[in-house]
Amino acid sequence: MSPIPWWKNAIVYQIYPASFKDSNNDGVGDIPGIISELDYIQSLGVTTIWLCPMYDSPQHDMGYDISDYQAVYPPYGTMEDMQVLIDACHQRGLRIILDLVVNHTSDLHEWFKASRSSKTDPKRDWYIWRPAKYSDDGTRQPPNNWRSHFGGSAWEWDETTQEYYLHLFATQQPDLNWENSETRQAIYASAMEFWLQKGVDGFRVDTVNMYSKHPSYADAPILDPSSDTQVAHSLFCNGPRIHEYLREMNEILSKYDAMTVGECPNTHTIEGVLNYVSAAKKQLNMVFEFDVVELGVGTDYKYSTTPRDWALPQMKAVLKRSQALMNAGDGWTTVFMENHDQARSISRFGSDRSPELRETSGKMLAMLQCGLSGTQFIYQGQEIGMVNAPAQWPISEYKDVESTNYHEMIRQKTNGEPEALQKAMKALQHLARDHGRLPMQWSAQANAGFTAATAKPWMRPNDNYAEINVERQREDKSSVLSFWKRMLQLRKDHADLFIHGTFGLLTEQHEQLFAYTKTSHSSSAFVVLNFSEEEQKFERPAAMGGRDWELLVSNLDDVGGSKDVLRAFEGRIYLSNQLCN
Ligand code: TEU
Repeated sequence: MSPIPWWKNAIVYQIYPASFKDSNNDGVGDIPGIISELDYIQSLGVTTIWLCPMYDSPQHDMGYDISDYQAVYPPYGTMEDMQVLIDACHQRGLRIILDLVVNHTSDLHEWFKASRSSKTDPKRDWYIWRPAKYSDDGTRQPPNNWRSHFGGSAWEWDETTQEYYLHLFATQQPDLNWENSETRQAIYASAMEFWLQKGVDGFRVDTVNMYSKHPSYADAPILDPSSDTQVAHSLFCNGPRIHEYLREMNEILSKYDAMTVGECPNTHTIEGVLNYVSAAKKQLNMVFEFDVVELGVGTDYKYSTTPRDWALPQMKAVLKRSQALMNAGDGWTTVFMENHDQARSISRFGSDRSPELRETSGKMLAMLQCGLSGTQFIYQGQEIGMVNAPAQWPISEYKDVESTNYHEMIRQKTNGEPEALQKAMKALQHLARDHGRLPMQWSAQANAGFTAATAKPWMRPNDNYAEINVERQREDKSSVLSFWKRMLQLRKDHADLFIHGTFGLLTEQHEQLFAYTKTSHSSSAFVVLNFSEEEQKFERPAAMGGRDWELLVSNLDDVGGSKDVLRAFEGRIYLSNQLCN
């Protein structure tokens, strides 16, 4: 049997540089700050770091708008700092992967500046330019009705050359034209090989299924008749040439044995996902499926929804599907519930109503995650149970382009109607990307120990930092942090079950209980989690051979061994060295 590739057993810790740790007190996190916390990161038991974009950027979308792949954003540090970080990780046996953002660049990237300079510029075709359409009365219109992810048309008119360019995200993020092979080669050299040669171990690949657009550039079906723009995912996700591009990209990555994990939104079938992650197809090692983190989001606009508009059977169904991927062929999956694009998992799927519920539900979610097969991803702050910003924070505390654009759109659409704005705020309080971007809570010192007390952090720290912080939890054996460490260790100790085992869903339709089994060739685990504040009775499945289950871990200290009742957000994991029925 061939050895297990390192990235399958990896436990990846995601770092958002702006919000992790500020070393020079300018209010923005930085690379030296990350270096200073490598001991902490390693103490969690993680094996790999994923660093969100630290490239030079005008920061319209927090560094996902890159103006130079081969330079570091100065407030984050220098190229030397990056080399120190890469080497320091390797000296400790940690691996480091970077974000690869190549669906688009910043509009300030030299390539785009050249492309927009004239229709005859050699780089004109490196981006996606189209002439205007005109309505019967002669009004100029974009080439189609596609809506950008951040609202409004996905096309921007360029006065100088009198054409539109495509931007699936912010106006300042023009889409690269992957149809052009010269562009692709430039991307591989500048964004990938440059960093692979510096020693990085792989990439988290941004929006990986959007490079190939449907060649018709047809209008999207009309979901919202009151709007000029429409959701157009089916026309720019999983396009006809995407797998060809990824195979080509993989030829370079495989020279360096680099790991890849791609973002794969709007792909809801096992076959669709396997097309990207089947080992035989040599494209990506694994992808992030979005189904869990998109529970309860609006279909037309992400924030056109109400808090907690989802039910537990839905979560079970989508996890069942992504776990089934492991047995459906030669693919591999990922496990995550948070990242920098998501609100905090405790606030969404657990409870932040009281300190007790917060801690118990945070630990329960750690049990859910650590029991699932695939590569594990933890987002900074998740390990100490950070939660969403307080409900009373006004829109002025929200910095993300997606949040501010949405709020502004509702304001304009409704002429500032208070009820509509309140509804929008409620959704943002629950789901905005901002919640994951608040400064890391290191201590009870002013500014959460993220930056100096006298500095002005780029985002306001959560008001609860005196209560929820690393310093307070580090030595406390009953803290969320200690629990995560324990769960990660158990995951490693029982890798055959928890990382590689076969998932079996129980309680499929139960609205409050989530129970599943994991089986390996020689043993089984039974995981049972209460997603509600009420007590829930459960039944253990029969373990084969007449033996009983042995309690491996619980998130509450005083488990009455044989009592098969779970208290609010209680979770238990049982083991049996026999296979279960
Ligand atoms: O996100 C890609 C993506 O698919 C987003 O639409 C995601 O669904 C959205 O953020 C949810 O609200 C990536 C990055 O992770 C994100 O931070 C960037 O803004 C985006 O690409 C553009 O580069």
